[in-house]
Formats: sequence, C-alpha cells, structure tokens
Amino acid sequence: MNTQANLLSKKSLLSIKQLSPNIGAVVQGIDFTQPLTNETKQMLEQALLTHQVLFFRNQAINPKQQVAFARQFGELHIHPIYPQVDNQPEIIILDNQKTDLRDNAIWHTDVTFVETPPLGSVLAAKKVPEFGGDTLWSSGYAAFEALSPFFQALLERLTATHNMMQSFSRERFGNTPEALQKWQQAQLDNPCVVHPVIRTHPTTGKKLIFVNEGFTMKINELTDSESKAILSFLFQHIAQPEFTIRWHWQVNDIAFWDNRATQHYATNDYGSNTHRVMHRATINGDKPF
Ligand SMILES: O=C(O)CCC(=O)C(=O)O
Ligand SMILES: [Fe+2]
Repeated sequence: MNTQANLLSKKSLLSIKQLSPNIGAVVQGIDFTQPLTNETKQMLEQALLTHQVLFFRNQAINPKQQVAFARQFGELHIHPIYPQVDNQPEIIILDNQKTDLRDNAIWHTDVTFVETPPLGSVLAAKKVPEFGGDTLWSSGYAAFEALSPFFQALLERLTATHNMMQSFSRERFGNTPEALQKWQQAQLDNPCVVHPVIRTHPTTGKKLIFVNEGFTMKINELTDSESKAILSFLFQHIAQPEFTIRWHWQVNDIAFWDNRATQHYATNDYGSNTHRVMHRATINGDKPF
C-alpha cells in the first residue's frame, strides 16, 4: 500500500510518499541547507512520527549544515567513542577505509546505553559502494503489535539493562594508547542503565519494543536463561521483513529516523575495495517510560 500525500501551504510544498505498510517514507520539497519554516518543521515532525524513518534525495550538505539542520529538533549528542569531523564533534564519521566501523551490522537503536537515549538521528551518505551497504530500519510499534496480548502484558512489566560495552569492546575500540584512554573514559562515564522493555512513545503514546541486540544485556526480572531466551526471541522478532524497510543509498541521500520508535541495521556486504562514508548527527532525547 502506497499513499501519496501532498501537503500544500503558502511557503512550502512537501511531498511524502509512504514506502511500506509499517515504516518509511520518501520526502521531497525540503532543502537541508536552509532553515525550516515553522510550518515545514511541524510537517516533518508529523511525518517522522507517522513513518518513523524519512528519506531525502540530493541533499549535498556539509557537516556544519547537517548540525544546523539537526539542531532545529533538539540539542545534539557527542558520541563518547566514534570518530568525529574535525571542529564539528556533533558529526560522527563512519568511513570504512579509515576506521572500518562495520560494527553497525547488528540490529540496534542508537545510544540506548544512556539514561536519555536520542530522539532521532540524521544520517548523510557521502560515499557509497556501487552495490550493497544498504541500511534497514524496523518499526518497534509493528513488532509490538504483532505479539499476543498475553505476551505483551508480560513484557510490559519488565525492565532491561543496557550496556555500552556490549557493542564497544576494549579489544575493538581500545587498541592504541589514545583510543584506550578514550575507551576507559567512556566506560567510566557510561555505567549500565535500565530501561523498560516496552516503551511508550512520549508523543504518539503508542507502545513499542525497546530492547536491542546492540546494547541490551539482560531482562532484570528474569533468570539468566529466561532472559537469554526472551531477548533472543525479541531480537529475531523485530528483524522480520514485515516490520522493516530497506534503503539502497545514493550519494547525498539523508535518512532521518525516530530513534525512540525504531531499530536499524547497516548491512556489511560491500567488501574492502569499496569506499563507504556516512556522517551522523544525533539529537538528544528523554527518559523512556
Ligand atoms: O552506516 C549506516 O548505514 C548506519 C550506521 C548506524 O548504525 C548509524 O549511523 O547509527
Ligand atoms: Fe546506528
């Protein structure tokens, strides 16, 4: 089912084309180098709530412009480990030829290892391989709604521990003296945190699955083996194609996702002779409930 909504106003024409029943839309009519009017910003926020991940083509922006765009939606997060653009620490660089960070080939929600995980992320494609390197997003709402009411009710009573070190191991991220120092500081600054297994979205009021393979270690109220079994079920459940959208990148594409409602997976299928560079800005969020 594709819906085409043309939202016409005095100053802006936004076209929003839904890509799948549960998640994803392509938006046309925005120029990322210009500040948004209040009206366009509201339309984008509404589209983000409805579609959870928005895609934009042909947006050749520099890091400063990316920061300015993302800041319109909130304060930006500075990542404790990932490499950053010089003089623009709000922008993370994922460059397979420099640091070969293919670690995002796991279903995850960004930065759930803090008390107030991000509201959203804005990811810009700078260099892309000819084939491969697609990114997938899954709707936490759709995954929750597909569960039986009995299992939903059980999960709603549970909390889980999230740990940064599950995705940022010392072996992988502390292998030079400088990196080790950064890693040790990150470990001190980011002790484990607890979030509900089922989160209520603060704006839509809808419930969604909020555990992810990247950072969720344990369901606190269960035994270790129960927790392992339930988490492993939920991790494979959220990855069902029916709940997901898969995006094939072109240079200067941008994806803007609601990090409260979704998880994503960066496919690692593009070999070592290719060059893939992505820039991410991450918008701070609030405490899940
Ligand atoms: O490289 C990608 O496509 C996505 C990487 C990722 O997980 C992120 O930027 O949050
Ligand atoms: Fe991510």
